[in-house]
Amino acid sequence: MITTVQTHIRHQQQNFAEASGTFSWLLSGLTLATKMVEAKIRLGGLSDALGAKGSVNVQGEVQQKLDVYANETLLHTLGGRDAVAALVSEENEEPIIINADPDSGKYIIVFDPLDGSSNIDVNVNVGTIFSILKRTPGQPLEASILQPGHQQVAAGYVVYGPSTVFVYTAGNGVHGFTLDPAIGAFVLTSEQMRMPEQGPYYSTNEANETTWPLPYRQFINRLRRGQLNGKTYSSRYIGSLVADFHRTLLKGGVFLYPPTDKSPQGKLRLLYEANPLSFIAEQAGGAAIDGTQRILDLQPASIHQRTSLVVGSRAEVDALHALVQKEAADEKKES
Ligand code: FDP
Repeated sequence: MITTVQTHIRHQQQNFAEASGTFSWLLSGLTLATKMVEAKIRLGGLSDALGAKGSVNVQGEVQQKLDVYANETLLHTLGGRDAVAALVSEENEEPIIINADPDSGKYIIVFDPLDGSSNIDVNVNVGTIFSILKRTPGQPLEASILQPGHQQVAAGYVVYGPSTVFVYTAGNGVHGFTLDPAIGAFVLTSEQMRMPEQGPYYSTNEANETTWPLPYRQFINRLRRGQLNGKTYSSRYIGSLVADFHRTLLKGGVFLYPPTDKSPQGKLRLLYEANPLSFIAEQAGGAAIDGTQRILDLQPASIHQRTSLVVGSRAEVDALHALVQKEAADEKKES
């Protein structure tokens, strides 16, 4: 028989702390919303869903119609669930409080409703990324939202591609599901996914290379020259984080978005991009750092905080980390 996301999480709950039907109810809100988004994306130019909305979000980015639709859909499906204390979205400046009662509103869901907006109109993969946090008893709700990533209860993403896949972790491995359009359900297709220890690809926006800090430039040159365990690398960059990450999870290698002149703190968002993907990477045997520190140990200061990100197989992430540390040691010697 098939295993859906809800059945899977219920079996998992027998083995981990979040032992309640509430949790699978939250995931059902996410699968419902992402199936609705998938249906809209699938129609492409046949619906009125492509193109810009004519508005700008809190990040100063032009909102696409599908950004707005995906956000409204997630807010609607998750906002009706009592266990949700607050929803935090890339598209909203402030958290949306759903249930302030700490006894029933126990979870905070943070999400990027539609990642990779620049790819929507050109029929290239986009995705949804989410992170589930548990409200900290006795603390104001705002403080619970700004938890370091290692405290995530679950995280996952959906890639809207040639097939639509749902990948999640609840701290007990990484599991992948494929949407079966015939029955309208995400069906388990890969259990306990593992990221290869070293991979064949690096994935980055190479146009920014001249403005990266030195260790990142040295790192990419090492990969190009086959100087990491003699492996020859190819380059792959889709420009949708979730799709680039999904390939890295399956095939191995590294995705990196270093600091640039334009985004000295990095471009990607800590709470709803870097944290959930880093949790998944670690659960699959990979690693994720901001250059110097483990992403999951970063203490967020604000909900839309940006970070640099290096995520992928252990061999590549460790090699970049060593170069950053060497640069810091050299600078210390010189000063
Ligand atoms: P987008 O701006 O198209 O929404 O964080 C957003 C993101 O895409 C990521 O999905 C992607 O990895 C990155 O930005 C692409 O940035 P560049 O265009 O600067 O390469």
